[in-house]
Amino acid sequence: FLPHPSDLGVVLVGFSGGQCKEGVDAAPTALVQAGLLDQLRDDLGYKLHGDASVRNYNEMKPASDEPHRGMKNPRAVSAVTETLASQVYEQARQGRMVLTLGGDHSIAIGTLAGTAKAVRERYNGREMAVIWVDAHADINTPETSDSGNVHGMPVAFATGLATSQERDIFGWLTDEQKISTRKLVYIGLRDVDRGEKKILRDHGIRAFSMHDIDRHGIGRVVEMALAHIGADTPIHLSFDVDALDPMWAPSTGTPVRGGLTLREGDYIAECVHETGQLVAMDLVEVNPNLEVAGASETVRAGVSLVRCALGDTLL
Ligand code: 6HN
Ligand code: MN
Ligand code: MN
Ligand code: MN
Repeated sequence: FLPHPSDLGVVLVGFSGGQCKEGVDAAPTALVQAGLLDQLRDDLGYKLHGDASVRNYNEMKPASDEPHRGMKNPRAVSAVTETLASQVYEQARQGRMVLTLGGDHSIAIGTLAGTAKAVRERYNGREMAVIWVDAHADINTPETSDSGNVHGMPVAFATGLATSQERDIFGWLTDEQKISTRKLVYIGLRDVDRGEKKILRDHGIRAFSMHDIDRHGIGRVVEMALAHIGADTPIHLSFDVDALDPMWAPSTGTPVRGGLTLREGDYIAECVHETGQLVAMDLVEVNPNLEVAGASETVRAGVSLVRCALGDTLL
């Protein structure tokens, strides 16, 4: 049922086209240079597969890429995520846990598609669960989005709440690559757009905001989130570093104050690991070019989150 515990597929995504700030494409290199992959191999004992070097996905530029339904760079993001979907699928299909280092959060359209399909095939049609840790809900449709940035829309496409007829603009997504809103749970929300709130309400999507964390504490919130998913369900953890308070992760494109402490973020990751159900993790939105003074701090936070999710223990 579970992935081979020691085999890890690594996908390094140098891509920034889901939003407007340069530099988020430099994150995988920064994370690797900070020793993340060495640590996973040497300290945690993983056998690494997949990308040895960072691929520059910003080069996948279609000849023309006019906005479509308000989306910026729609064809570029679509082409990148379609490629990613098959890269992640290739790793997950072989029973490997998959770690994807972004890049902005639009890349999750591809990573979720890849794992959702592999999970259905490997586990008799079972639907995987998604834990989305973020200050934002990233569930805008092209029509509800004010910014037109696709990194604010990945969950809408992944769940089929947003669809497209154009093959080269996310029309490639098939049903077997999609996820269910019933198996989606958010932690850390504090900047949710008005249209997104309506979507969350209308579809009864389980979401734990910072308010819930203040009220119940992180321990109880994680317990409730995992209870919603249920035992025996493969989990894809999509972790946006901006879920952390800017005190711990200042170098990110859309920081929002009042976020998780580094320990709360690590705790979520540790608990997901403890379930034994983790099949894939994304770490996104680290932007080492912003807040140069805070870049190493943010990278360090990212390294810590991944280590915790992949089984680093305190004692
Ligand atoms: N992220 N809700 C805003 C938008 O533009 O749609 C912000 C999205 C942020 C996305 O941080 O991954
Ligand atoms: Mn975010
Ligand atoms: Mn907003
Ligand atoms: Mn996000």
